[in-house]
Amino acid sequence: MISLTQRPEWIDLKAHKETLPPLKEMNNNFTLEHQGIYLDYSKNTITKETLDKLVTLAKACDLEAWREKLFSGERVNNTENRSVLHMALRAPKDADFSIDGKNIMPSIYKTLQRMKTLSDTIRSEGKIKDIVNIGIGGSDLGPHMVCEALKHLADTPRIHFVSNVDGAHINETLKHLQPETTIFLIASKTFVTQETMTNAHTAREWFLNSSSCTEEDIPKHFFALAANKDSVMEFGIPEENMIPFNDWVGGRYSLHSSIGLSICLSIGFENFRALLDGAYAMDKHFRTASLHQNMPIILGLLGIWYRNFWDTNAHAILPYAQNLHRFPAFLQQMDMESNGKSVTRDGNPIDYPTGPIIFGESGTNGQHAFYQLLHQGTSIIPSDFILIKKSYNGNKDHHKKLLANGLAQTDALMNGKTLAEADNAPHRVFEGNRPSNTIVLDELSPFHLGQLIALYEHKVFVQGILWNINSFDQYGVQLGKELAHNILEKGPQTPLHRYVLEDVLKEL
Ligand code: G6Q
Repeated sequence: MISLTQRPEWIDLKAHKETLPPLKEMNNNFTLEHQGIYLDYSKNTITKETLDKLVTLAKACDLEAWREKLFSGERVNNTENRSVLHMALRAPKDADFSIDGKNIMPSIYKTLQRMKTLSDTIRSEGKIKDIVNIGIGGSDLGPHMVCEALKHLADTPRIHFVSNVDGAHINETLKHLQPETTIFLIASKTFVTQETMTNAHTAREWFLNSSSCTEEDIPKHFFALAANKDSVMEFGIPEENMIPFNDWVGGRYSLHSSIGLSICLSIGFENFRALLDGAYAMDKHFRTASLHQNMPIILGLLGIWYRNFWDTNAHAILPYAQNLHRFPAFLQQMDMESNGKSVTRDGNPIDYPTGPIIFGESGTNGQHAFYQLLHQGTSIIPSDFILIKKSYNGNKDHHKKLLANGLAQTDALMNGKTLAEADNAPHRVFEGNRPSNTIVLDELSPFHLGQLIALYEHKVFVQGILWNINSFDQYGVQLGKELAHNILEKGPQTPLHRYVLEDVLKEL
């Protein structure tokens, strides 16, 4: 197979880049809209011709065929020999999703029904005041981000997330809770993850140490969102309290599965369904819209454009919504774990950059922190600004200021300020020509949040296809886990290990 950088379409794009005027001279007007999500990508160093050339590259890389393979349940996660079908989780009941000829929709709807019944019951009875989701990585970041994003729709019970193996996380959380009014969701696909199982055992101990709760109460207070039945039973959670997690759902793509139970409990099943519907709307758009009109494809190609043709190595995610403050962290995992790879799908070394560093913070907080570097630093960092048209907190004055700030930043990044405009003070010069996308949601509703999540999921997929990598495995997280296990089993092995561990080993 011809290497990506040897493709004529790639070589053509490299030459084309040299012919482009600076961004601030471009006067672009590129927009796309789909069911209340709007993308303005005018502030990019591209022309119509650049877009045509990027689309031609995507076609040469068989993007459309790969998209079909993904949706049709082929085992596109080749290193783990798995299908990747999180899109089925949000599809209508009569959708056509199957694996090896077996329709998977009935089992998805059975699980959804269980999630509905359980969350409706707990919410309507009102006896449970607190829910603690214990999970990490994909079993934490997605549901945590959504519960924060939609907390303006939340009522009781309160939702807490415990992920870190640092005992402070669970201890600080439990400090304020009563065992009789608390439910624990042990969220772990494998049900062997060290951090999650350590926290789950601590929670169990805390529960049983209370004067009012015994082993017999466990079924009313502990639920497993998991794929591994044996480990769930061994932990002491009965089978009927296990909500399944299928092996064709990757951790970082799992918030629409049983891992979303905390979301149902926080904002109600109907809102969770609307989140699924929004993601489904974006799935349909991604699968059917032409490449030029396709939001995830355009975002993916712009990412390739900067990473590979402009040598950028980071990408900022800047949501102008306080409730989206976990969104950059969520995308960080989705993108960096998926596309932080350096071999091709068939195991050959890669000679071009792949996934960038993803980072971000909600606006306007980030403006008073790291935007200095975005504006005047020596690296160009393409940014995505996410704006919400309608205030979700009712405070119009705040909202007007919030939006004005977001818009102003995109203008400042692009237009900059010349030396003359800066009264000949070099430290006041803004070079400008710094690209950004502006994504606008009509409102911060479950539906539009669902669209936004799926938009980025598919963007990541598009980039993985062009880079010819498997975006669905994560072997890069294994080595550290193995070495930590070794230290725990065999004791300290270097002077630094001994220095760091001496006190804790004495105390144990
Ligand atoms: C995500 C990864 C990873 C995973 C966690 C938790 O795609 O696979 O972040 O979600 O390691 O794994 P468990 O759910 O198995 O505990």
